[in-house]
Amino acid sequence: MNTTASNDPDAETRLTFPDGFVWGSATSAFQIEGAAASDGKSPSIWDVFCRQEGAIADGSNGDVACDHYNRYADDVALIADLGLDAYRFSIAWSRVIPEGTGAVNAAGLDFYDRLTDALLDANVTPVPTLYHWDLPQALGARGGWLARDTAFAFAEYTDAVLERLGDRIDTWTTLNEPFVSANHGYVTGEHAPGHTSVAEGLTASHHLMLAHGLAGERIRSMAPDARLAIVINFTPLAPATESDADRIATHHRNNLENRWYSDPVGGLGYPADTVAHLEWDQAEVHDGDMALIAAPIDLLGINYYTREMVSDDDSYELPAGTPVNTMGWEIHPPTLGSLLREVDDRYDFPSILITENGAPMPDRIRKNGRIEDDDRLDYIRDHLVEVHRAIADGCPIEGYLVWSLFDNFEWAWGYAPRFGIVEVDFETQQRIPKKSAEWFSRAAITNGFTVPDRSPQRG
Ligand code: IFM
Repeated sequence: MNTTASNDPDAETRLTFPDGFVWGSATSAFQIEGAAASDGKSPSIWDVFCRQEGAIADGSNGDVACDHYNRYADDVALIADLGLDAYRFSIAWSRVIPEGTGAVNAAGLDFYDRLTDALLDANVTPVPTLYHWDLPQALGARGGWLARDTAFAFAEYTDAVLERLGDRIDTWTTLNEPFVSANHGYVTGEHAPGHTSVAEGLTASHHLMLAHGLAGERIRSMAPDARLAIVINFTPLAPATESDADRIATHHRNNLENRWYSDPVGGLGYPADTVAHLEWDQAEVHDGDMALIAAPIDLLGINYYTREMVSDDDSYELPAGTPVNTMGWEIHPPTLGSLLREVDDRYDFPSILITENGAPMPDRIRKNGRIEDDDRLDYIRDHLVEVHRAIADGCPIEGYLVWSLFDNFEWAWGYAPRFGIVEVDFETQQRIPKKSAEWFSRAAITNGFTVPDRSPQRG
């Protein structure tokens, strides 16, 4: 796979990825579409949450965002110009079934129909996610993910989407990061709907997983040739000290954040000792639920950004000088490599796709009208080095999707964090590829890149 390295200190090694390795980018509906009330779309819980005083750092919302709803054709042309193989986007449930259940809004589906066809015409594989956090407010008002019925409503919505797009999609992704939906939405309150209850978080987590299981059943029956996937975020954790308290805290947080979703999908159930530790009586778990959730998937989507150190009393602070992004998350590429090997060893899913990886950076240096984001370029390249190593170690990794194609609405942080490989000027809606986009494009087109021989150590 590699050319041979030399002893020359300036020598470079070329990393070539396996034939067919998928290079792509990812976004989500609420973060880029805008058109919050167009063509019959109803408000989602995020439209409502953004209106709450103090919920979003800069007081912004998703009303316009990147105006992708109106600019999708140019955006697809840009993706194609970059030479990317795949584009991951999410579908807004509130465009498709504005009341959450019942009448299907054909005009809402038309948008995803046009987007899918534009991508296919441009030779870019569409990778849709059915749920990336924007629950219709009509369902929010009926209990949101605290209501078991919401999982059945999700299956009904899945039917409607599959009915329209099922003939053209190879891989269906059900949920994006159910941990974040349950935890940030129901436990910490930083995301919609802004609740703060551990008990509610557990209830929501199970209903989300049930929704995945029910939707998976619909996908299998309506599109038997398509692949079924779920996207889970992993933040590997280590104890800040060797104390028992820190080690125990790390163990339960790891179960709750990293294994709570992948273990049930992998047939291992919710981590039993943390269920006991939290005194969760599992009243929400009905007969048959866990089998539905454990129905085999074809592909696991992994989102990875950072690792964390855990101290029992939350006192740990990153040492001064630790490399971080503009949201304060540590930059540590080797952890992606160890995570990939660990997930593969633990679950043996048939295939893995990196569905998100990227970084918000200061984006201060501009030359010839373009942002020179060497820090983001290094971040992406160093993580891809880890992906390459994991593949060499036998992990079945089929591709890497960078988060994100565009600067966009970063949830409670608003528009300040800039994750895009393509800059968006939110005044003019002009899109300008950054230096990292040009690098990533070249890597995609040539299926690899060069690295200095002194590349980072293994994790
Ligand atoms: O922007 C989010 C995305 O919606 C889900 N994964 C993490 C990203 C960065 O925070």
